[in-house]
Amino acid sequence: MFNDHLARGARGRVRAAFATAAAAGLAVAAALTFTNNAQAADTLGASAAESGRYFGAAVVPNHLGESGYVDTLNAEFNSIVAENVMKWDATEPNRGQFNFSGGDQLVAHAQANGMEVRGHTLVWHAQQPGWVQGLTGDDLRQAMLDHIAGVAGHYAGDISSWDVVNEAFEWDGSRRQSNLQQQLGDGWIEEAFWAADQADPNAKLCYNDYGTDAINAKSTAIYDMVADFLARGVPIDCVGFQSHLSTGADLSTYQANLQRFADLGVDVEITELDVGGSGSAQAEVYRTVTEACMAVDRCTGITVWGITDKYSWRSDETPLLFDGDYQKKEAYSAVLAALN
Ligand code: 9MR
Repeated sequence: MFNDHLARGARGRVRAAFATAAAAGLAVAAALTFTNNAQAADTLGASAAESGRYFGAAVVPNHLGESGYVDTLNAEFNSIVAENVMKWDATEPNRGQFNFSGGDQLVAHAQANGMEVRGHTLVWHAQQPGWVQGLTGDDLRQAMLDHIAGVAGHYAGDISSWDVVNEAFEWDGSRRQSNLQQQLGDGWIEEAFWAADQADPNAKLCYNDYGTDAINAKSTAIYDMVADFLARGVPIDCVGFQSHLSTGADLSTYQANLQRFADLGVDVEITELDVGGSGSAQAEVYRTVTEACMAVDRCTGITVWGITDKYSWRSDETPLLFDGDYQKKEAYSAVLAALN
């Protein structure tokens, strides 16, 4: 079992590396330019690709018809994650009836433009369709397993890494008292990972959460879970650090926290980065996070939670790298410099 896990994880990493290389013809050219002319690449994706990393954005299919949106996405990013359309409520609105239209559109766009796709998210206490919320016991367990098989199975081969389970811990390190936890007991998280492994043996399988931006009670509980999974051969390959931040965030242990997970033997990914604020204070937080990822070998990439401030879930905090007119902000320059 443990060997299977290692082989699978290794396959996933090789596959991701190929995808990155194949994806980034431009990046390869940029890297050569870098070597020959001592010039850094001048987009986020190409710059990240120089060190074998991705730089991604959360995307909403409905905005792809807007030229500023799609042009910025295609020019700057080499990875996509669905902000909402691969979640349970979107993909299985009625039991056993799947709707992949939004997710398929994103996968097609990514593949046509040489981008990787992260999967977000198979099991979460939020954005469950109504029919799931009333289920109990083994009925809920079966619904969860069928959902994972349906969605991860549909996208098998297309996804670089899946957020198999999202946000299952509280700040104090205890398990969140969701319907999943209450109905299924502690084992539900590893059951979800086993089901995802079966449905898509090549995707890397991640646990994803917020508030894990430091060595704290929550990140330590997740660390202990990952160590336990690895010791028992439960298939986990990566941990996602959402990193919804603000200026003034204490990032003094941010890199050390990533590193301790990497040292356990999993990849780490910055999965939902955004920083409330503006100007150089905002840029400095972005710089610190990007430099931390670059300093940790197993930090495989960064995803920002949107492209433009105007469509952000926290739009009033202007947390992203491009303003409402798709102009690059100071934070953009800080990230680009840190990647290079
Ligand atoms: O950005 C997403 C927003 O459009 C949705 O309304 C919201 C629904 O809960 O989810 C947001 O994305 C969340 C992500 O899926 C998980 N981590 C926190 C993100 C921000 O709330």
